Amino acid sequence: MHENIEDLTHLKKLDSSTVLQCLKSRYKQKQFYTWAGPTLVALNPLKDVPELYSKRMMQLFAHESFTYKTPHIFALGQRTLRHLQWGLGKTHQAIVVNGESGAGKTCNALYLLSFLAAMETNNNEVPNSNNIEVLLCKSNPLLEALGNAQTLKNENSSRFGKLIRLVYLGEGASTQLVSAHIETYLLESTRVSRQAAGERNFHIFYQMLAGLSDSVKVELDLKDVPVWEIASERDCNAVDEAQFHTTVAALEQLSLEDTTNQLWKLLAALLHLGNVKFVVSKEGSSWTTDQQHHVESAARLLGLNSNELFQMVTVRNFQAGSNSPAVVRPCSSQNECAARRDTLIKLLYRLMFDTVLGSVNQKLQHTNDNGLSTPKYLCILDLYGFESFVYGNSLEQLCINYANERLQYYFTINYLKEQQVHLANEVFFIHPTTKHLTSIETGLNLINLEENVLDKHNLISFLDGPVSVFGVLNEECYLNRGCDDSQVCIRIQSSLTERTKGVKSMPPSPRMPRASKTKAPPVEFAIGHYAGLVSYSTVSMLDKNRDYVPGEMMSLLSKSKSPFIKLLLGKDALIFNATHTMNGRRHTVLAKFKNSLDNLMRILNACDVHYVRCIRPSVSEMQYTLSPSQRWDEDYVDSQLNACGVIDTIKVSSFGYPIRMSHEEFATRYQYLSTSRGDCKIDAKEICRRIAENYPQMASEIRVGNSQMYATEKGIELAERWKLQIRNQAASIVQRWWRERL
Ligand code: AOV
Ligand code: MG
Repeated sequence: MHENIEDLTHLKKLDSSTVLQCLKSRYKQKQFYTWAGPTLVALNPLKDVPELYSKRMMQLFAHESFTYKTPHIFALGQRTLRHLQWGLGKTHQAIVVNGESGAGKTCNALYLLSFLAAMETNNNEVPNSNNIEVLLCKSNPLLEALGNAQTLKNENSSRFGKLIRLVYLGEGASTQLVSAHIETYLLESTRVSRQAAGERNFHIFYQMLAGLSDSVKVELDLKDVPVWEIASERDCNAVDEAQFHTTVAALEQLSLEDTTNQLWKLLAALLHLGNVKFVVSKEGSSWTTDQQHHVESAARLLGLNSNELFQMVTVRNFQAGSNSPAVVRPCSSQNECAARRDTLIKLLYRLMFDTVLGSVNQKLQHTNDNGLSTPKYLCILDLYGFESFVYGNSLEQLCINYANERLQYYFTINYLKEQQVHLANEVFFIHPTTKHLTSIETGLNLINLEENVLDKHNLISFLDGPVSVFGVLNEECYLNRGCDDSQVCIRIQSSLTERTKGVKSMPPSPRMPRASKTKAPPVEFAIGHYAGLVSYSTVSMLDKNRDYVPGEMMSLLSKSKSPFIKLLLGKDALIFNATHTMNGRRHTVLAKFKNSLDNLMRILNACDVHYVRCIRPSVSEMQYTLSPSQRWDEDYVDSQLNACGVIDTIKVSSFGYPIRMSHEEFATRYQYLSTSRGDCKIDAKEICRRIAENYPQMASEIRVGNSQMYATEKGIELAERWKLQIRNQAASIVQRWWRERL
């Protein structure tokens, strides 16, 4: 019989196999959430479990006595909100939801958001559709339609990272959500023009093809086209039509109805552009097309002249120096024309995504900021999960996996390492009656984090340091010396080999793929990430990293008669200049992405971070038809638990106390629990000791350290409850006293 407990830190044996058995037995019993100390482990049920997230469940978890006991995503939401309201730890709070692709991050982030929204709706006497919480929930299906897609790993894979920042004002129970902001990270825009086999474009294309009325389709020239190259109508599935209506409703509820028609026009134009192919003219000196009708439709929908549009896609402008006249030259190949067409498709989609997001953010802005109290943030981070495909991992996967690597390093340094160092140096007050003292030193020494930290640090610098994968890719973009895919690969391989020299602890990578027998020039390099070895292809990596938008493309678009295109560009004219040039050099995708992650780390640094570790129990495609036990792939779960540090978290957390505060803060907050209340001769540490003595039942929950106070979530919950009880008792005594005298 395996232990089936709600917190893995209470397991008698803290090793992988006991943890696995416990999680497995919970999974079979449909208990999908488990605490690992303060961290929540979320097993993906791989099927709908509406009863787990019902209104009744929300109400149960809104009730305080539930929060420290029952593991649930709502419990974590409630706990984080409490930290924010009570001012425990840092002012700002963050919940980081991670796990690999398809593990359940987005689902859990969404449940968190709906729980926090429901808590607000409870506070608001008259909820209305303009409340931030309502708008926030509405924005989700819209952003998913534009930024999610079906991949080989996940039918609804997020192709952009998302940080939702909820802004609260006020203290204690009167804390109120006043506004929100959604920050996104690197939308995978290459997907708009090309998708890997078995994957789809962004959902919105299929929703539109499945849901638009015939009359609108006629208006957009979408009728009777046998095939759309970038989003085949054949790939539409049963849910697309239903989701079309949800997306339209979301646009209306966010008062973006005006955008709706413009959106279809733009997306239809992209479909038409995607169908344009190029053939050499009879004279052989220029390009023409046998799909002129698609050029005409695209131009009409974008408010452009069709000749100018075709010219821009097939003819390049050169300028030797800033003062020399521009020289025009037809593209040298079909591929070059197609690449320019794809650049236009990606640019327009990205601008549209940013503009819609901008409008959503405007709606979510401060409505009733009274300017009196300082805003407090509760952030929810849902990044794309670790990805590794058998073939064709490219710049997108490099960015996704790099982001996960940075997050994992942050967790190791800021949670595991900090806890370990801190607790190892602390001296604890020994309770006189219970003599409670866990062997903290012994336990902490079990975990060897040094090597772990060094490996992770080395790997990140292999990726983004001065001599690194990013270094080579950026340099080749900046120098623009015409390196081909194989030369780039060789440079990356040799700089990685160079980097491993003199490194004390060899990181798990880089490992070179075995030389092929045919001796074809290499186009693959491999990196041993924390979650597994990934082989990356350098094919088109430079182009993707350069993400070059020709000046003539921007000039043509700026001549558009369409107000929507003007709107998209109006904002981008500034962004384009600011982000594309630095000392005369264009910022590459990798440089911008590293920058945005540096910013993200700064945001997290200002927050107390709570973690949800999502685990996918199996890679099987047929999950819905399998029973829970069939869905459990032991090795796969084990590798995820190890990769995201759950086992180390349990070891550290079983000795750790996640809530820390100074003796002064604890004494002020809980002076009601001390018998020496009001005695100013006693110092704060002594008050803390006396509280601990008064409440021996809290001995394992609240610890008096020499440098500060330590508490479990349960300890704080108990202390708050007792404080409230004593206050209420005091209030009723005073009331009785007055009543007797009146
Ligand atoms: P992800 O966000 O972690 O992947 P999702 O949250 O999209 O993964 O989950 C993948 C699929 O698993 C969902 O579409 C659901 O079918 C199922 N699922 C996940 N969590 C739950 C849950 N709590 N209850 C029911 N079904 C669930 V990616 O975005 O690919 O990294 O980039
Ligand atoms: Mg997701």
